[in-house]
Amino acid sequence: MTAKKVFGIVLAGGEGKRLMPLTADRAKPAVPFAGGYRLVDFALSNLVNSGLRQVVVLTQYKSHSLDRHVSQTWRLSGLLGAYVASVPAQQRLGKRWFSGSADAILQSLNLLRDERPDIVVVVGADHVYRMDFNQMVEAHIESGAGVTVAAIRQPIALADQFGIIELDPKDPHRIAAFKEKPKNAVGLADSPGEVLASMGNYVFDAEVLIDAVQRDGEQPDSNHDMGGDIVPDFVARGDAAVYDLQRNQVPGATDRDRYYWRDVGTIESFFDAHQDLISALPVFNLYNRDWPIYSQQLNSPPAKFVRDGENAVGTAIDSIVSLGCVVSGGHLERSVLGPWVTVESGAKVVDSVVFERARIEDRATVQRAILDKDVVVESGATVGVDHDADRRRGFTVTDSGITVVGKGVVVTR
Ligand code: ADQ
Repeated sequence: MTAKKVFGIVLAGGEGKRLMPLTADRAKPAVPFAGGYRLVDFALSNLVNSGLRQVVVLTQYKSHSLDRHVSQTWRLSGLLGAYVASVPAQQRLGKRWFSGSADAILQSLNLLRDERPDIVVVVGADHVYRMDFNQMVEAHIESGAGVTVAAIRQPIALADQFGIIELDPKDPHRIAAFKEKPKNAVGLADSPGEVLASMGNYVFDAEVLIDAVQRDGEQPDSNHDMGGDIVPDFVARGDAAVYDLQRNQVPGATDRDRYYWRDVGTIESFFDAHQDLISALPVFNLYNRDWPIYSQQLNSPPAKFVRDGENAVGTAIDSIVSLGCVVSGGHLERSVLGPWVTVESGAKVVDSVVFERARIEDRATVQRAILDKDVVVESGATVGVDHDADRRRGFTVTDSGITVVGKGVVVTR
């Protein structure tokens, strides 16, 4: 660990419109993932496992469930001044909300002034990955640049969702050009089907960050966005370095998941990221005890699989089943259940993600679907079997045919 004092900022104020209806009632970082986790747990676990002990989560949009999760789950010992604190928008600079991620930092500079860190690690809150930020901080100090941007190769088809980095051929650690979500990206010289994408994670010298967001705050034509405004400004001045996730060595990571990173900003990517978890040799391994992903500790009984009164056997294959679930004569395949879900006699749940406390009643079928918290699929009803019927009932059906049922909906036959 570097001798420098490192402070963590998690940007968690975005709306997450593309995850609707899962974000109708909660901020994107609070969306449940992999059963009992919330998306923000990945960023926070990475920061805490990297040795950071002072971390703030900047929230604003529908932040109640996120604030509650952070305050109940992320209780570091108060000794040595350790904390993970959720900080809602406070309108300290006037009667306005955060207008962008850089403005969120500008409005929170009091936190930096209180702690006086040397280095600030700024990360997004809605990605699934493992990363040792300590290694990135070391690389940042070595590079001497004002900002270091974490990067990973992504398919060129996704270029318009990310900040795209072009490297300086004379110095492959320097960023020569940065385009936020370009329409016509050019592929990498050694791999034309890929681009180098910003992961939305940055390391700054604290003074440099303070200066940058203050200057940005004075620009009337800026969107006050880290990726759209702050990073390009550093690049234009030749003061931005890149840190490729490929250089990062996380303890216990397998070859399969060492270079894993998923932006789970859309229903499709959220669904796919769940599929990455469930096989016997998962693409992303939750069972790495050397780099744990922490979450709330539920005071709940273990999951249970039983025969029901009609002697139907409760089974699950290639699935993750959380605490408190009861699979009584139902069958699960390639699915992920959050806590306290029940699957009754003859019911089938296939290729699906089911949030907390949903109830799949007898003979119901759920297929290629995401069910939000407290959904009830009544006896014999189906979800994901007839997409026209799903749309008529007001459910979201994506282009690739994933049906999403919002919180608390009762699905009838
Ligand atoms: P996006 O994720 O599209 O791209 P943005 O919507 O700004 O950028 O979200 C980044 C993070 O900031 C998220 O965690 C979000 O919750 C948070 N955020 C957004 N608006 C905020 C606000 N007003 N207040 C507080 N927090 C806010 C970014 C980068 C790209 C990069 C991708 C990687 O801009 O360059 O490639 O992340 O996914």
